[in-house]
Amino acid sequence: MYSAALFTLAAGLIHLSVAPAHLREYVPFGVFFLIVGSAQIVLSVELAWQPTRRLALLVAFGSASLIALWIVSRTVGLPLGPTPGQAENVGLTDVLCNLLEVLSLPALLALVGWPARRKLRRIWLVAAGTLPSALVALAVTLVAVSAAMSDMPEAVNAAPAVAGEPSTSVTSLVATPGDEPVKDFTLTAEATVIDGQTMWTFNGSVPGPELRVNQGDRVRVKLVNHLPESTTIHWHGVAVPNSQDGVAGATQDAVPSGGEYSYEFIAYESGTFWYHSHQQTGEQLPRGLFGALVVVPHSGLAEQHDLTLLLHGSAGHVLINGTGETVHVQAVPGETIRLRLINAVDPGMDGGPEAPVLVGAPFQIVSLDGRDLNAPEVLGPTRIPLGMGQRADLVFSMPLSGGVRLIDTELRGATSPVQTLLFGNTETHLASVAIGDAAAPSLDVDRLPLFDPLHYGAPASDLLATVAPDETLTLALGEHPGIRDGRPQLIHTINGAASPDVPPLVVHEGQVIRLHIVNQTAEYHPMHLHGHVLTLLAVDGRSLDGSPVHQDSILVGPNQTVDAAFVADNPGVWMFHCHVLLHAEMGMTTSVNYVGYSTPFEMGTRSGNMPE
Ligand SMILES: [Cu+2]
Repeated sequence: MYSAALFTLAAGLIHLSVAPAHLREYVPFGVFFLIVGSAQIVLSVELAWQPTRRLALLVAFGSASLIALWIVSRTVGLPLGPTPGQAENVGLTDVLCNLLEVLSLPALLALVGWPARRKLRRIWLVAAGTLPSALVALAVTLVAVSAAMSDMPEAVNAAPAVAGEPSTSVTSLVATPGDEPVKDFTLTAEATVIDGQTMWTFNGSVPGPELRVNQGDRVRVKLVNHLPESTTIHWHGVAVPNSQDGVAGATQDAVPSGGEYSYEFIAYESGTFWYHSHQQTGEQLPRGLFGALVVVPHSGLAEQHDLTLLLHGSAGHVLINGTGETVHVQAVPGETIRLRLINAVDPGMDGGPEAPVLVGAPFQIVSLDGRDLNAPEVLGPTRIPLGMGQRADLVFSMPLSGGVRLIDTELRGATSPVQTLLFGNTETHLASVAIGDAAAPSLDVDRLPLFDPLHYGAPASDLLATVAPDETLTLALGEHPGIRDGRPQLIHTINGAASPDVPPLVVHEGQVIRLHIVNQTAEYHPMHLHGHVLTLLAVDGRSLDGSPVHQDSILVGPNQTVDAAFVADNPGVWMFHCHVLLHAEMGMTTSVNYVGYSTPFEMGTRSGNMPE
């Protein structure tokens, strides 16, 4: 009797907790959940107070009807509501609520079948018998209600216009008109079957086509969306005008299925960049919506061979330029070769970087994230850690004898103390590129030293390394288990909060902002700031003593502290997030908002803009 009452009470509480969301979506459904929830609570009290066979039968019939209704709504769909005839998604909250109703049925039916009067049992026996049900009901209610409360937000504006305060809409921040040479591209997002697998592609290939332009070109890209879902394109590392940044819900509405959208920006900076979807990034990027963007400098390139190597796939299953096989490159002894390495590998929960090694020829790392380093020294075999989103350009001369090989390795972070204990920081080597026909010397690549950007190249004057910042902002990167978007997960936080609740970093145009990033996790976090260049200042308190390092994505290692600075010279609303797709989805996302600017776009279920 008490079990039946407890399960019914818990189901009633869960129904009440989801009523407000349903009221906002479709009033009749909201009213239905209010009535059902209240009825279950009243009947559960009645059951515990004055149980009768008739009452038990009534509650059992009600619960069975609700279960049947739920099954219909999740399979063929209800004939009414906001989307009639469409099956709704199965969620944690509704599964748990139905579980409680299912559990209540045998108890209720037992009540129906029992003799009407039974001798009262001892109180402690009743308590002991009811305890398991009480615990189950309590736990399930807590999880289900918190899942319902933490559902995807309906509408969030990253930088709303405030009544009475003048603000410029980000939509007005477009490329300045001019007569630069125009480079036109069309990128068609479409489903394409590659090696028997349906991928989401730009122009039918993964990666999408390399966009190669000259420094100073006006770049125009028409996005045509033939996918079943909405999408966008973000120009990773390029300081575009804010409205062209391609972030769904911050700088534009996601381009709907069947829609088109045009991006335009001037490629002021030369270097190695890339592009990718910024709508449901965690899903759309791994499905194939990305490609390389190369901006050739005014001065041209000194190297005879210029090769982009886009690393993608997932940790342990890395592909290079679309293949998991060894990539073969022809090269003539003595010729100079530039390798543009782009890391688009989805690292999984630990966020570990790829760490490619060049074997067979001494080389220089001439740029990081597309920005040249000053007087880069020649290096022997060295592993170059590249966090998700980061790039490195390597230059070497093809040796007179012997081949050169680029071998990808990985650094792994830990996702839990148990994992550290079991696996340590395990490393594997994976995809590779063979340059020239001859074999490269074989080395134990896992034992090679790691490249350290703190001590490489020669110092040069750098404004941000010397000027006092107008503002220093501390960002503590953390994680804790919890329920988010209706699911239990490892919530990733910035200063204790997860998106969309992380307060934005508010800056004034022209300010020098210093970031003090403290990683309180055992994972790697490549922190990516849109639209700006970050100057790396220090890691774990140790300052740079080599070349200045300018990056748009800064790798913050396990429990590391990194200091970086940027000039607020590109107004708008700019995403600032960890580029590990899971971490961004789980909350490690905020934005840099310029005072005086606002966005008309919103994220959430109402607009369908889901940037992460
Ligand atoms: Cu991260």
